[in-house]
Amino acid sequence: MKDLTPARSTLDPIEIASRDEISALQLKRLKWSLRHAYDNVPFYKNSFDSAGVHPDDLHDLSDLAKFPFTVKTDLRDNYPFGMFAVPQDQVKRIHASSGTTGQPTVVGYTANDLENWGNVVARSLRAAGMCPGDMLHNAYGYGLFTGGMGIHLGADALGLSTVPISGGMTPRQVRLIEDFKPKGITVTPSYALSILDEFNAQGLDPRDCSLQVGIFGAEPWTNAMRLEIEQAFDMHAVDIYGLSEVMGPGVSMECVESKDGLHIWEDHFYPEIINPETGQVVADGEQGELVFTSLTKEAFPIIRYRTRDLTRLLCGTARSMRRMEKVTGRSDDMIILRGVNVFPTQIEELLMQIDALSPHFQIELTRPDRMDQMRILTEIADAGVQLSARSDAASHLSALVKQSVGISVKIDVGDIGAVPRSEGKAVRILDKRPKT
Ligand code: DLL
Repeated sequence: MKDLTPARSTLDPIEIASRDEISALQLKRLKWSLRHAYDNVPFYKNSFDSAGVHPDDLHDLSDLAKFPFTVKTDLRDNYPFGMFAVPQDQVKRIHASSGTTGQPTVVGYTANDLENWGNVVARSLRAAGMCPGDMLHNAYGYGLFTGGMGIHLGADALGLSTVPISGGMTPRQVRLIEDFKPKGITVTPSYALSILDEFNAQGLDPRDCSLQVGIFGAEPWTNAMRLEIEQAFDMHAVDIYGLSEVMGPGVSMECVESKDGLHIWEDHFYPEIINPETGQVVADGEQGELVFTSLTKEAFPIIRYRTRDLTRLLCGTARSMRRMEKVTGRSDDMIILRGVNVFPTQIEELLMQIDALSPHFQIELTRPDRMDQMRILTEIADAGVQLSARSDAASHLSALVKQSVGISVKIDVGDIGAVPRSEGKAVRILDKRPKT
């Protein structure tokens, strides 16, 4: 793999500023953001007033802990535009979450917000090793989802030539990668695996293709998956994180030269980690739930938003801004099976250890005879895997899960294609247990 480290001279000065400079900027912007939310969004006025705090009470960054949290239901309760802080004619773009679990959450951006978003995504793409003039194959979905258009905004700001292919039509994805020869690809890691399968199905060696870096996010993925993809494509694989409520892709980004977690663009997004049970802020280095406060957003300021993503904050390395450890799961995705907590990423990590199995998987939860059961559906890695090797692989995986997670699971190893594919975020868990 080529060294794609960006030249230091190309970075935004704030990326390598001193911690004091970053904190001073954060404090100034945080004061503005709290005031802006309080003055312009009735929800924030009510929630601050009920908690007995006022924007003027913030003297220090740590004072933020006095302010109340915002949660997803607050956004849903204010559907569609109740959380917007500017008149509608200043809202230049609207995105929304898919809303598979209820009311969609709607977010908006002013012209300045779009410019800031473009800049943080440009910074992220540069951190991945993309340079002005490089070609990017953008396979995140375009539409209300922030992935496609958010990346596109940053690609324009950085000066890339972008192929806005969006998700789906996998044979065409391969065709265009072969014909156009992009340097980078932006896509969910699970859909990257489908593209990989398609290369193999067409008899093409993905290691021979032009791609030098894959920028993967929008769903959890493991370092084991990173190795698998890096080897399969002979390219770097880096992690990009974000969420629509806070902006979209580009809230934090892993640097290609270090691959040691994601630097949070702290000049726009202020992170805290809290104990999800007590709501108390925990020290850097401790695991907990990630909470974000926007520092510059005009249309949709967000104060202490509980992301449900579990991670920890670490000091800066390749950049001065703090890192967050790779998100291995959301509290919503944590399966509690007979008293044991399990995240799908733990299964992914174990699955990767078995050569005869493909990395595609889905977890099904059922409750026969009032006992929770987990079934893992996966597939053979290639058509040449014999029946006996299949059952050996299933026993091997079941033993690994028993040993490292501590639960008994049923494993089904199907033919290639047995696990339903998604063209965006993978659906990892099918919960068929009766709702109690
Ligand atoms: O997924 C934004 C995005 C698009 C990020 C493209 C990266 C690339 P939402 O649809 O609002 O926004 O979903 C946000 O997805 O709270 C996490 O649970 C999860 N997520 C996003 N990026 C990562 C990542 C976009 N790199 C939710 N690792 C977040 C793990 C991620 N989970």
